[in-house]
Amino acid sequence: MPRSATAPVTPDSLFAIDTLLDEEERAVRETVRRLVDTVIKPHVADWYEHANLPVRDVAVELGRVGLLGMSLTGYGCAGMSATAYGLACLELEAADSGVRSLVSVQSSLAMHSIHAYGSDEQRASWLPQLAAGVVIGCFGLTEADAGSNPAGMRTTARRDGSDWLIDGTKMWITNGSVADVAVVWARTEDGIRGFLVPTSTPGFAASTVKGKLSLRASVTSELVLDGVRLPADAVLPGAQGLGSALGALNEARFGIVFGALGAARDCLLATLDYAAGREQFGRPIAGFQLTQAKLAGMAVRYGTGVLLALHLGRTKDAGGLTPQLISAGKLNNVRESLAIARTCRTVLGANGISGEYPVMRHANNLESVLTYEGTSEIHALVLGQALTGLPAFS
Ligand code: TGC
Ligand code: FAD
Repeated sequence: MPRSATAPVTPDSLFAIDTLLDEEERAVRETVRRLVDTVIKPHVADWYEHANLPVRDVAVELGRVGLLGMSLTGYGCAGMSATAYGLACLELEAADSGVRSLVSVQSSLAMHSIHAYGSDEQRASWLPQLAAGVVIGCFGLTEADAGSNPAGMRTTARRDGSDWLIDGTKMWITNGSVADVAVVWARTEDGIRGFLVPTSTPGFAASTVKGKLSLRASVTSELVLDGVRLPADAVLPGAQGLGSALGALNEARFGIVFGALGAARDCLLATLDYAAGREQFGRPIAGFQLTQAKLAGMAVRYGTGVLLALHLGRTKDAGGLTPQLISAGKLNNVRESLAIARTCRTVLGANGISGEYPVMRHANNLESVLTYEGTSEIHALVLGQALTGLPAFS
């Protein structure tokens, strides 16, 4: 008998999570859960296996229910709370980190940069189409030799008359080869600036990174900008210095604090079901004390992660969220989610490595999530600096 028919407690009900959500937040969660169950989950294992996420089709579905740029206001965006956005990320990542990544990059990196740093004209011409999912955006900060240290970027933008000329390459860029517009960060005479680059501009090329063993249901690309000529108004006027790029990262990292727990929850639920049905030595493996210790430990890790995420959400909605608290959330929740996925894998035994179950896929994805948007080491150093006053980055 499946565990869900008899068990009185789920990882969420154990922590009475529903009592912490208002009606609107529960409604958002249900809407995203329904969308994920009908449009994404039935296909995602196949997308992952064949590394072929249909970005445009999925983006239109997400846009249709208002999930793109959902915490931004105006320009066709839903204007929901940060907490609601976080809960949406959690439900999306319960399907696959790659789908949450699509939403993070479109919403928190591309759209947020345009919303926060763009001119009125830039906002009006890009945001409504990005919100609808008919236009895809990407965010080019990382380079092959400048990952954790984006200040070391080599991409340059220099003036040529009133135009800008951009040269350089960006690496590991989510959605890069399907994007219509790239937010590209480049070094100028006046420091690092952000530019809106229509990907149809001559000199722009993008190729998809092959052979990934993680985030396979996500398009990851290299961008090449070879003498890309842009008009004067391609620069984001409000984006001055690396701090602006890092400001956008705050938004995406916040979504990951929630999102990673979705992958953990999906692993945990699959594992509870499996452990109830799988018998060895004449009894369900769920009845062994060692298995129960694992399940209890994982439920506690998951529940405390959700409580931390909700605290960050409430703090952000109240206007008080600091980058340090985001680092604490990302460090803890991704690390714990990865630990949960790996432990779930052990409970499933050999079946744990099979694509018939979601566990190994989530575990593999979480390896990327641990690295992107600031590695766990970088977030530890952010916290170390906050606690000691001593920067230890270099
Ligand atoms: P540092 O000198 O400390 O700071 C430079 C300027 O930035 C300001 N700042 C921030 N502003 C807003 N939010 C933050 N979190 C900020 N952190 C720093 C800072 O005040 C300063 O401003 P100003 O006015 O004084 O100039 O910079 P640093 O070069 O020493 O670097 C600090 C460090 C290492 C923490 C930073 O470089 C960093 O976070 N590195 C990690 C890079 C990273 O996370 N890359 C992510 C790329 S995008 C991605 O991965 C997408 S994955 C797809 C998906 O999301 O799903
Ligand atoms: P490195 O910076 O080379 O780090 C390697 C190791 O050294 C890590 O363990 C790191 O923690 C450690 N290290 C580095 N510096 C220090 C230090 N000072 N002290 C201690 N340890 C240190 N980037 C974008 O701009 N846009 C995207 O859309 C995007 N999407 C991505 C999608 C995927 C699937 C992946 C995997 C990455 C993506 N990235 C993107 C890039 C991502 O942000 C970088 O991979 C990340 O910032 C780390 O950079 P790196 O890979 O160059 O590693």
